[in-house]
Amino acid sequence: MDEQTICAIATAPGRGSIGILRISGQSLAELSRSLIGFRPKPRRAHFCDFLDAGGTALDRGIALFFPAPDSFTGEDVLELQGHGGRIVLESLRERALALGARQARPGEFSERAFLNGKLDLVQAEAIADLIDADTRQAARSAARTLTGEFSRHVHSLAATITGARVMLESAIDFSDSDIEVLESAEARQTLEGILSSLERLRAQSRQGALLNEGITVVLAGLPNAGKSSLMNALSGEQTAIVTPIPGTTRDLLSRRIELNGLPLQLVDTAGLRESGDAIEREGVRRARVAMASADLILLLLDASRFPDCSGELNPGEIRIALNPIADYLANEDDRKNLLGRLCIIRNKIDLLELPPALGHIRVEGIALPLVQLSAKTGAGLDLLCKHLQDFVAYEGGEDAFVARARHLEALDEARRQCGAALANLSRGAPLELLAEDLRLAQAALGRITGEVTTDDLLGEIFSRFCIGK
Ligand SMILES: Nc1nc2c(ncn2[C@@H]2O[C@H](COP(=O)(O)OP(=O)(O)OP(=O)(O)O)[C@@H](O)[C@H]2O)c(=O)[nH]1
Ligand SMILES: [Mg+2]
Repeated sequence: MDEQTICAIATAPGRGSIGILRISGQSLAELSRSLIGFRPKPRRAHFCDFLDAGGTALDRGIALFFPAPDSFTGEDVLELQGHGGRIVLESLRERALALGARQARPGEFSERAFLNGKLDLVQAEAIADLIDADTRQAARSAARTLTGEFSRHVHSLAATITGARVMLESAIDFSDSDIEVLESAEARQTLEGILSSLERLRAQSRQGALLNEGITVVLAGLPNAGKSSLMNALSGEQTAIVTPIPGTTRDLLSRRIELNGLPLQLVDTAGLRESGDAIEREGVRRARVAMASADLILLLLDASRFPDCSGELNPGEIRIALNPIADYLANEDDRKNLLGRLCIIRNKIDLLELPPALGHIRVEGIALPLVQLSAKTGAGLDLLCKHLQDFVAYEGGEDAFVARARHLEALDEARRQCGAALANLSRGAPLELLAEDLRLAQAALGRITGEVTTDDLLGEIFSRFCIGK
């Protein structure tokens, strides 16, 4: 580990009543004497002058000293709280540099805290997430992760897996008892318990990722259904071109919006139809790609195209709207996957004088959410917003964790390996195979908290922090 003293201005740039310079290093005794004229007492607020090389005051404020190992980084930490002017803070920083410190890289204080065992990786990431949180809900779940709740779940799962491994390894050593262990209901129960805990944690974590990054909502449907109009109505600006000509939109058009504190990435797409036009064909191809990766697809129907059906929506209409992706729907897995993320929007209700509504419609045996609205008059938009909010909150926001993509991948990997162990147990495979499955599951969990890491991963994580954190 780098042993050089680091320093950074920890408060946001610009004018402010208070500005903080943070310094961390193996020993700050000498530096303190030069910078404030004495060695501060641990964890005491000293009101003093901050001195330049000639002993003249650059500023006057509070000095706080946290000796190793009881500090944020686990090293000696000195914090100088002075006035929040750009020049005065800059002079103070230059003075610390002249005394042998170097400018900290983004996230370097947190990285040192991690390397010194003050935080695990999940907690360090939660700091960045808390600072970056756009919404109260995201901030709340980052704060929960920061207190170590997510880590405790991961550690306790890892400990259960260790227990199972010990049991297996001892059975391998005394191979006579192979049969007993293999057939013991206890082994199966343990594995099933681990698997269901992993699944619970995975469900809670998905929520965190949605809160943090926002969900991607794709507007899709036949040409002229009103996708671009709905995009404009939701984003509150004339983002997309709207015309009565079918096939107006070709490119994907993205807008990040916030709906009552909920971040959403809206994507408008080309109308789904077979076309002779090469540009439009490419647009439709892109629309399908966007649909495949969307968290939620709003499938728009033009209510006025089915004037006979003035009341109930006919599943036949939905089939027509889905026709252009019929080949996709022919695959069992794809169909399930798509229908699970679909919300039907019956647009242009003003033309039929239908009331706005939020309900369900059964398509292929699955109840799909249905919203009746008018992108033109705005009737029913509030119902759509409510549906979007419920969609994000469906797993209960309160016990959500801010998880990142890498946490989810690791949880999935652990789940896969535990599933493999269970399958191996069922078919009476050699115990060595089970032990290996569990070892891999445990390694996957270790990657979450940082017990198993690479320098590349650490660099990647900490470089996204702000300077001074
Ligand atoms: N009366 C009425 N007209 C609407 C409504 N929504 C959209 N329209 C009209 O329908 C036409 C097509 O709207 P767009 O928003 O361009 O439809 P689109 O689905 O984006 O169409 P493509 O980009 O061609 O696929 C325009 O003339 C809109 O003014 C609505 O709720 N009520
Ligand atoms: Mg359009």
